[in-house]
Amino acid sequence: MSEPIRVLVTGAAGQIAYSLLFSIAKGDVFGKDQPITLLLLDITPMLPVLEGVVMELQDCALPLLRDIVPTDKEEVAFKDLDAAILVGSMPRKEGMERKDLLKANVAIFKSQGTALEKYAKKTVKVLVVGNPANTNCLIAAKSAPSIPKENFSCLTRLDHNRARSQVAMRCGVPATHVKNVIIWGNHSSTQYPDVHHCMVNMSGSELACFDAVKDDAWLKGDFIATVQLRGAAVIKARKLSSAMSAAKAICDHMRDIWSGTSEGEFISMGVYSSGNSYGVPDDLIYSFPVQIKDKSWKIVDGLAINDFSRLKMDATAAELIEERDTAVSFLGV
Ligand SMILES: NC(=O)c1ccc[n+]([C@@H]2O[C@H](COP(=O)([O-])OP(=O)(O)OC[C@H]3O[C@@H](n4cnc5c(N)ncnc54)[C@H](O)[C@@H]3O)[C@@H](O)[C@H]2O)c1
Ligand SMILES: *[C@@H]1O[C@H](CO)[C@@H](O)[C@H](O)[C@H]1NC(C)=O
Ligand SMILES: *[C@@H]1O[C@H](CO)[C@@H](O)[C@H](O)[C@H]1NC(C)=O
Ligand SMILES: CC(=O)N[C@H]1CO[C@H](CO)[C@@H](O)[C@@H]1O
Repeated sequence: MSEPIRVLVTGAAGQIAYSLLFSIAKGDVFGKDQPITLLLLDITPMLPVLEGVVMELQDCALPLLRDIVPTDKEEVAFKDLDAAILVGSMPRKEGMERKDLLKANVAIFKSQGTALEKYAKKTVKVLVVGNPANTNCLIAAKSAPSIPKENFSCLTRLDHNRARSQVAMRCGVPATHVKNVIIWGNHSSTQYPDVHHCMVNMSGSELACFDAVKDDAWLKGDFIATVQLRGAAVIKARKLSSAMSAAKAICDHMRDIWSGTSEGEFISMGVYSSGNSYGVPDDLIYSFPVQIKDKSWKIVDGLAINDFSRLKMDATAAELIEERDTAVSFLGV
């Protein structure tokens, strides 16, 4: 067995972490023979709750989990990290203005980016989940200049999985028979779930999604809206935001970074746009179709983009530009 890797989860006393930590600790993400040291960061008032989470992890009696370090100190949490899953962020409170919320999150992700720069391994893989995930990820990356920007990504895999499942249910096949959906842009209601390159394995052959579903109006209308508004629908029903499905998506995302994507398949994640792909402006964290090999991702090139898609891809980019510019103006403050 190899040396334990050091994995940080922030927001570790929260509801996503509660669904996530068991899967990580039992080997679903980094491999069945990869021992793990878990670093768990939350804010000081949550330390008593975190202590309960630690007790439960101990009580799972898992063979791969070598050490658990609960803390409210960044210098402890970010030390020598191999992977960082940044879930904790400032939630919107009653009456809080968008701008103030963004400012609070810029402060958190600037501080955590600086801690990555100071204490983590330069090869650390950073996944940002806490909202606004794309912009928080950009701020963290900018605050850790000696870590390659390629090592930062944000979660749109939940949206990707939602899109995949909607198509699968419509076609009456398991979700694993649907591949290559794409989520473009921001993790918000302007995201664009695109099925123009999606394939469905139905009755033994691979069909283009439009041929499998045979309902263009649904694919161009209700399907898109359902995926875009799914987070809000879950909140309305559960009175809490998605946690089980978010945790599953985090596992899928990080496992693919660690072990690669399957041949001929691509997945969606928010990555740094250098301005060379699909006319998306540079210096944004934007969700693209990517393939991963040897722990490096590449944006899938050369997919045809029609006018319908173009408009939607540009709208979500415009939203991110505006948010980035406001966020960056807070960086010096
Ligand atoms: N990208 C996605 O697909 C996606 C999906 C679902 C949820 N989210 C986001 O994930 C975040 C967490 O969701 P949740 O349901 O677990 O929330 P939660 O409120 O249950 O837990 C968040 C935890 O983060 C902690 N926290 C706050 N500031 C922190 C800081 N500076 N350092 C460390 N910990 C801190 C809180 O104390 C809390 O324990 C939210 O921002 C949510 O919007 C993103
Ligand atoms: C981008 O998405 C995040 C996450 O849903 C959201 O908080 C943010 O407001 C969106 N950005 C803009 C400018 O709407
Ligand atoms: C399609 O699914 C069937 C099982 O239903 C499987 O045997 C076959 O290999 C799959 N084909 C492709 C191209 O994935
Ligand atoms: C996921 C990713 O892009 N990882 C890269 C992180 O940075 C190292 C260099 O420090 C690269 O080798 C990895 O490919």
